[in-house]
Amino acid sequence: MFRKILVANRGEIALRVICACKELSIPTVAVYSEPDRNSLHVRFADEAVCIGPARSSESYLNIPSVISAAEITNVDAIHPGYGFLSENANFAQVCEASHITFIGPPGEIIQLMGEKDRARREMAAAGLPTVPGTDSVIADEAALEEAAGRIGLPLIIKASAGGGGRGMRVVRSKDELLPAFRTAQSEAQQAFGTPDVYAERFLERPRHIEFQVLGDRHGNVIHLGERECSIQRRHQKLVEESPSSALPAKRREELGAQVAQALEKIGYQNAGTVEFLMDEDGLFYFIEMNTRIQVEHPVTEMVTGVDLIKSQIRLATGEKLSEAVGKVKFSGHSIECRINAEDPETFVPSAGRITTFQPPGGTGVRVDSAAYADAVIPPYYDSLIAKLVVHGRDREEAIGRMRRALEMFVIEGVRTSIPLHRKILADPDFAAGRLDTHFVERFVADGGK
Ligand code: MV4
Repeated sequence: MFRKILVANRGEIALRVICACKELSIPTVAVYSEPDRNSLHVRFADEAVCIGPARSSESYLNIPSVISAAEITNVDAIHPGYGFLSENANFAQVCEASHITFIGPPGEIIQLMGEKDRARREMAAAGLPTVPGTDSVIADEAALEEAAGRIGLPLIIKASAGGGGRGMRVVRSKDELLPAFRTAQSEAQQAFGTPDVYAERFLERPRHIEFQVLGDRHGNVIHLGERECSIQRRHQKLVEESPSSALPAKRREELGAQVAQALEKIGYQNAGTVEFLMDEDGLFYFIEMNTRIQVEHPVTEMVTGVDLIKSQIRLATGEKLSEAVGKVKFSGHSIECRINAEDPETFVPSAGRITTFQPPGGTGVRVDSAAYADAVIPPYYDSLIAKLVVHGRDREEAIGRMRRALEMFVIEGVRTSIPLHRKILADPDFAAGRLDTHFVERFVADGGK
């Protein structure tokens, strides 16, 4: 097992990783930026190192600072959490070159999945269904015309280095094609430093369903079921659940097995998420893969009983899946609400001091948070302050539990998304499982666009 782990993150996920390390009796090192000095991840880690000022690029994203902290404290592994350096292939490689285990897949796999057109190609070759589209970057206008003729309209142009909804352009008519291509290229260049784009048929009202996987260092990959993530606004997920009410048990097993088999072919290791769109006919299409632990991992933990962070750590030491995880059994239903410090109507971030923090508890309720009364939410980072997660024997029980937990969650001093979550949980379409990626538009003044 590792001697000591550095947690290269902040907020609730840093605390979540520290919890896993404590349960494994592994000492931890927190890193923090100046405004985070009073954070709970700093308090609960065994050691803490200040790595720079508020700005992420000078602290949590600063590779030399993080590696220096790791060397000074003599850790043998780094857990990157999500966001920040978690999907930075170069960082994973620098860790390995410094003889520090990066708790995640190898740098080459992160690199592969980060090039979204290449991920599409490789996953199709490994046997997953993909949305009809180009099998590489669109080289020029002739290739664009050819692709559009083959794919048909509407289509979507996506940045190869994008993902998570950044750098996308929908084309609905022929005359939009060339301008959309040029705009997408220049936006991709601006945002990611490369103009590479690819195209896919545009699905109008898909569901977003993703499979959780774990791989060991011996060529084995398993799936831990799916998460329904259709309830989102501007590519920020608001509510996630597992299982998806759109997927019969038999389909879950078939698709899950297909996903695990495809990832064994490419040599996937550690935790990952395979994202699919599901169309109105119930067909699944691979769109991209995330090579990190995700915000919404708790819903999978609740229905499988598997601690995904501990699994990541044990798999990174070289344990086999059969030892680290064993056979996975699914039980009941779980829902997560992401509570953000933001105005529930305008979504403007609401930084400031939390004066009251009274999270709910009781049977089947879990709150992952680094917030407390008197904590200050700094304006520099994302606005997630708590993940409210429930488990029930079935979806109906989980919904009832989430409604009462939302009713009993009191946060004062900053505005939060709790009122929006209460509305979503009271909605008849939500209760009936009638979801797609346009669900939230009805609840917000600007249509969520
Ligand atoms: C799509 C799509 C429709 N057709 N691709 C947005 C996030 C990124 N991961 C992929 N996204 C989409 N890709 C095709 N071919 C619609 C979206 C999309 C979306 C996907 C998942 C969840 C929410 C979404 C909201 C708007 C658009």
